[in-house]
Amino acid sequence: MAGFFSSWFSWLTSLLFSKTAEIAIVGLQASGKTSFVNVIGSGQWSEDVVPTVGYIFKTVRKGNVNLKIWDVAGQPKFRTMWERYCHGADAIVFVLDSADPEKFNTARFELHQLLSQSALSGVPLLVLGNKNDLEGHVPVKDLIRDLQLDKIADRPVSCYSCSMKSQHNLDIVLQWLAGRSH
Ligand SMILES: Nc1nc2c(ncn2[C@@H]2O[C@H](COP(=O)(O)OP(=O)(O)OP(=O)(O)O)[C@@H](O)[C@H]2O)c(=O)[nH]1
Ligand SMILES: [Mg+2]
Repeated sequence: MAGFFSSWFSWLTSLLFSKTAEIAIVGLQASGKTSFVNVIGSGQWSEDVVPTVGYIFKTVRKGNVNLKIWDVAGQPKFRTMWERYCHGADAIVFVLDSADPEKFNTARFELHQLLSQSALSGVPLLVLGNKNDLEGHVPVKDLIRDLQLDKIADRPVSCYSCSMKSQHNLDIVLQWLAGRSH
């Protein structure tokens, strides 16, 4: 009986003290956005992920934090939708394939275009240099230069190198996201 009350009590306190962060995930197609949501949500990694059409909404609970996640498609025809889902978010996560430098120019253009929208001013930005399990991936200091992250002055900006496949650095990423909750 005592066990029943203590588990009931911890369930109640987790409800009363839970916090929420609304997160918009954007980035070019095949950078690993849906893989990120799958890995942090269910721990499941797969090589075969269907390209997202439009967006996917998912809630992921980590400890006492509810992450409400908008995973928005990255193909060119969907990029005009990014702003809508970033509007009102507690953070924008921009996922980049750090092993595909040929796409960095396009990624930089799309990122800065998005951030130039005045409605998004001040929203914290997390850039993830994904796929660091692949040979030739570009390290964080070069990502900062190539994406001109040092020119972004109107919001907090962080950048991590990570891998959805090996789950490298995902603990730090989750801590960062939890820090945006309220
Ligand atoms: N090697 C490696 N492959 C990855 C990693 N993350 C994702 N991928 C692969 O990259 C491909 C695209 O991943 P998705 O998660 O669908 O990419 P996305 O950004 O959601 O793409 P869109 O929905 O089209 O915008 C898939 O084949 C994944 O298995 C990673 O960390 N390492
Ligand atoms: Mg996707």
